[in-house]
Amino acid sequence: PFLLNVLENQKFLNGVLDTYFIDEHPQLFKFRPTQNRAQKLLNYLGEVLVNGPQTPLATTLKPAEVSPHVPAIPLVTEPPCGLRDILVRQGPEAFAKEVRSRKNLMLMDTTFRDAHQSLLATRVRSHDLLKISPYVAHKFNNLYALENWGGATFDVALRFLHECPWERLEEMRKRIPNIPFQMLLRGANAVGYTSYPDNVVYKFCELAVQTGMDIFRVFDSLNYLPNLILGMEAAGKAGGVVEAAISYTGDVSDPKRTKYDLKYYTNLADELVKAGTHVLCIKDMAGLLKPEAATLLITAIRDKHPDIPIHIHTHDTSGAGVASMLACAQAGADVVDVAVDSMSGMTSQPSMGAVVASLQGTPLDTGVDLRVVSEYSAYWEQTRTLYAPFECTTTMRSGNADVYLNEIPGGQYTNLQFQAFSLGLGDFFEDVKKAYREANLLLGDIIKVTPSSKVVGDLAQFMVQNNLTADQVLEKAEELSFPKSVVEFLQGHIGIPHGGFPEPLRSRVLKDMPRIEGRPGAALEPLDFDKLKQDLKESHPNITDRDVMSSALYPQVTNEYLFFREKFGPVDKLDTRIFLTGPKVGEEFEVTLERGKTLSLKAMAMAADLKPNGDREVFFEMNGQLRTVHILDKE
Ligand code: 3PY
Ligand code: ZN
Repeated sequence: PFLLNVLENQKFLNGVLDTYFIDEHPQLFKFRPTQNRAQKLLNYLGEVLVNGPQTPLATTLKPAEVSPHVPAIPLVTEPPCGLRDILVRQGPEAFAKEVRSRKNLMLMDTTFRDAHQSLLATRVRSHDLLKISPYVAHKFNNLYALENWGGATFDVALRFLHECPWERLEEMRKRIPNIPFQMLLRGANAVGYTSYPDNVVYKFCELAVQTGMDIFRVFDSLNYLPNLILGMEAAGKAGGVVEAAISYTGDVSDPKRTKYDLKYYTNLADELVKAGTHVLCIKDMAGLLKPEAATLLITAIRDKHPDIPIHIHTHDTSGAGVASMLACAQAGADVVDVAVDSMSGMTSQPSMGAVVASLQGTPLDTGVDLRVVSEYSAYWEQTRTLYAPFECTTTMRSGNADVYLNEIPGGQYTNLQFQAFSLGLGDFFEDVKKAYREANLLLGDIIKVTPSSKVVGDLAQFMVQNNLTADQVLEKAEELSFPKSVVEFLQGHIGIPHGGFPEPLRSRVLKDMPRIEGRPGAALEPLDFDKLKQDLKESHPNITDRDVMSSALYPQVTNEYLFFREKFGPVDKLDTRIFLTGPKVGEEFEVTLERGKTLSLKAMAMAADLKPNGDREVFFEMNGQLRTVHILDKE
């Protein structure tokens, strides 16, 4: 290890070998005990058994004791050709042309990203995604894309699942070479909640493409064009397909809703096409696009831009999702988002099976086999039960058309409901939903999606908790201490909303606080990646460029992830129930570390008495041999 440490030191590599070298670099002599992966996993399992779950469970529900059935695939080595072959061979323009030329409706499956972000708090682990990936490659080769990365998955993977999002992407790519992968990029916010320096966004996209990403759905939470264009340029320069997204709010079928009317959307579409997007997306993050509005909107855009592929995203919160997606298809959309049946509905995407069946035998026939959908759905139905502690259905039993009144995005809807539920305050959720509507109007009726939706949500909760009406907020704005997100929004930290900032609220809240003019990222110094890497190496000698990128986006979360991984090893290899709540005493199970390297494990017993130092011994059998781990009992 000494040699390795020294050989990684830039100064040493540059040939500087003065006598102070060792004195100045004490970290070269700090050796971590080298434990193998298996031993680290035993430490993890011991930790879970002694001190409870190492990822917070949202409810008292337990993961089911099932081993989801993975349906068989043909025993050929290569999955059939998919759209990715055209993309790889001929590039993004040819890809877009091919998509536009198809006469049927194409589907994007969101099961790997938005569906579980909306229904299961983004907790689905790589382990369960990778198991079904070969099946997806073989049976869903005619998808437009598989949405499998970005949005909240990056943060949640590191923070709660203790796994590397880059590794997830790379491993999915190995198993699914034929279907384009799509990610959700929050424009200048990348996969975070705040503005980053431009070079961070550019480098992020580069690394994403290198790791296997194809299509970047780029949005901005205020539809702020300079932010959108920055994200589009970063994705395009990296070699990705640029799918610029217009976030949809209001109701274009209601002549009284004038702020976001047809003209607003068609103008924005013109700008995005002019900026060179390969595909145009309507991102209906709250599920507000009713069938009639869908017909109006898609017809208007299709008329102006006959050659651009149009891709629609929605959430099924009200229950009208399938009807709206059919209306979009009829009006000329090329692709719609669906989630597999057992992961669809409510705040998730509309049902894949329902859309497939509805179009069967029509000119828009998706060409997807309903029996295949059903087999895939069965896998997810079982797998979903492993995530019972994170189920939104703990609080949500049905769709709710009140979303047309409050306009809360799908992911946030379940989040807020959950929060209200855990606070146990009677009508709290009903009150928050009403306040959300008022808060939005108070802020000037803004587009609401990550991170602007958090601004509205925080203000709504603030109003409910302090028992304030919208009028009172405005009246007392100078004295109130508003949530940080609200103040920062008014300062211009996430961009400029359509129609400008709300006055007199803004002036009253900010008084003489600084304001950002224009695109927030433009004012940020570029991040020095070399320096960040050197700094990180002090504590994490084996750091990779991917870890450095993760750290650029989430410094604290990544640091904790790296320490966790060093201590507990590849916990992503454990089955989900074992990962979440640990094995039962006496239970035998297997862990595959890599192909051909499988551990047979059995949790034998836990010592009844503590050691004098507070440790509790936990006994395992590993490949037939007794192993003991010492875990500090934190109780
Ligand atoms: C995200 O930003 O994660 C979203 O899903 C927005 O809709
Ligand atoms: Zn969504």
